[in-house]
Amino acid sequence: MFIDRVHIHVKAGDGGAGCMSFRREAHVPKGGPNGGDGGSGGNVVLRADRGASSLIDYRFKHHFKAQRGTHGKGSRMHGANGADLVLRVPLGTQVREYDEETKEAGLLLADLTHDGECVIVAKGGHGGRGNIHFVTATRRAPAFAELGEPAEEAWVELEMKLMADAALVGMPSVGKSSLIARMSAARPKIADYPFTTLTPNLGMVRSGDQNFVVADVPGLIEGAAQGKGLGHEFLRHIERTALILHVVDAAGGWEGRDPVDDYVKINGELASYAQTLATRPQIVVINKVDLPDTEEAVRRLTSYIREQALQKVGGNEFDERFVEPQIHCVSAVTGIGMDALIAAVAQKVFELRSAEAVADGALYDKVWEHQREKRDQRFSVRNLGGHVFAVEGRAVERMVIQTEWENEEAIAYLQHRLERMGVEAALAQAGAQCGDEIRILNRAFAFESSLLGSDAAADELGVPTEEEAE
Ligand SMILES: Nc1nc2c(ncn2[C@@H]2O[C@H](COP(=O)(O)OP(=O)(O)OP(=O)(O)O)[C@@H](O)[C@H]2O)c(=O)[nH]1
Ligand SMILES: [Mg+2]
Repeated sequence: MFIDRVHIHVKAGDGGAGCMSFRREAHVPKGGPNGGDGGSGGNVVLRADRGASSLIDYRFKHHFKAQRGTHGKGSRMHGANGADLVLRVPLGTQVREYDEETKEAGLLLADLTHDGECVIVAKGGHGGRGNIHFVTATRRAPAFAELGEPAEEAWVELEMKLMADAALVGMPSVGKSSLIARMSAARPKIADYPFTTLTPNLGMVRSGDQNFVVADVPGLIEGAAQGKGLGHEFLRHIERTALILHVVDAAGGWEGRDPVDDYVKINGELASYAQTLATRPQIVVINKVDLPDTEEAVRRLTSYIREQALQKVGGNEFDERFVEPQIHCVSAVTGIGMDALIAAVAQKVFELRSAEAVADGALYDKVWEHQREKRDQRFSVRNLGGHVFAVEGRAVERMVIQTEWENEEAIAYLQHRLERMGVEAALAQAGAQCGDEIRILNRAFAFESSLLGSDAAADELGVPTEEEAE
């Protein structure tokens, strides 16, 4: 089928460290703090691009890294931000988390369906704050600064289902496969018996500087909406396409059918399968006009469609140019009318895409990001037995990594942050007592809680677990 799937490893840029520094000037003996902030690391961003047609670029290169932020300096000099790394992917790319060990895909991070739509797959670390930020009424000379936040890194799965802009729909043997072969480089099987095509074929069509994708769907028959002749299977393919190219055989084709009758039946099947298909934009393609004695059928079908359109607008004053659906008489064999058809489809696809872009904006990425952020804020508390508890969660772990562990002031600040996140309350609820050991990543410290009204064991802060074990 038309599924392209790759796995890539993305790493954003680490944040630069904040600076711990004090003003030193000849005439100012005890200057205040002046350490600048570290710069933020760049993000790794996936951006849907109409110009990209496959994920082939990611088959050969798997590792992508954005720039890191530089460190802050004295004299309030902030570090520079790292540049984002923007990777182009085709429209229709779905992005999922991926576990390299189990080879399983996880949470859907984004479904990039519009040109320019972006999602951040690895967020750059924030720059650490310089010591100028930690001045309080009681702490005039903060002797610590934050380290840079480590960047996110992850494996992600990119999957692209080639989305068709238009689908060729019609009875069997009306020439759908012949048409896609004429319009694109697709080479499906063509034969003069019904149901030659059993799975859809996709073709990329070029018209001027525009591209669009056409699907050749297996033929539908009366009763398809009830499942006859694999109807459901086939109709499902049409549901995601914005434009229907309704193909009718001018010669009556297979079983010598009547073209007007075919046209009505197919529309009936579409409508009874789903109401949305009944109102989907169509372009009618009357095929095989190279065959003799087709003029009469063309005339009848054309006037039938016009009359219907006239009824729909409820009057007889209408401009020929705006008649919907448009009708194109073509021959897939001789090529008559094909250029005009391709141009008309390209134009319509362009209009539909623009309308869609306006209708749902590019809010997607925000929604996806938000979901993941919420999850990152979550943490869990586990009792490892006795008086030992582990706290796990991405945001909590990042805070720990960001802390300069040799510096007591920095650790006190970390405790303050953990308290604000509700970690302290969760530990108390899980039964932690003052003095119990709390582990986060490879660090351990003694539980000390204002909630339990005790002042115990603050001295043991910051002893790495490995050392404890010895
Ligand atoms: N004379 C003529 N024959 C055509 C034209 N287009 C298709 N045919 C013939 O019609 C027959 C059916 O064509 P296909 O392209 O296989 O039709 P289809 O709609 O894909 O058929 P299914 O896949 O079975 O639904 C073949 O014998 C084609 O050569 C045309 O424009 N003129
Ligand atoms: Mg076919």
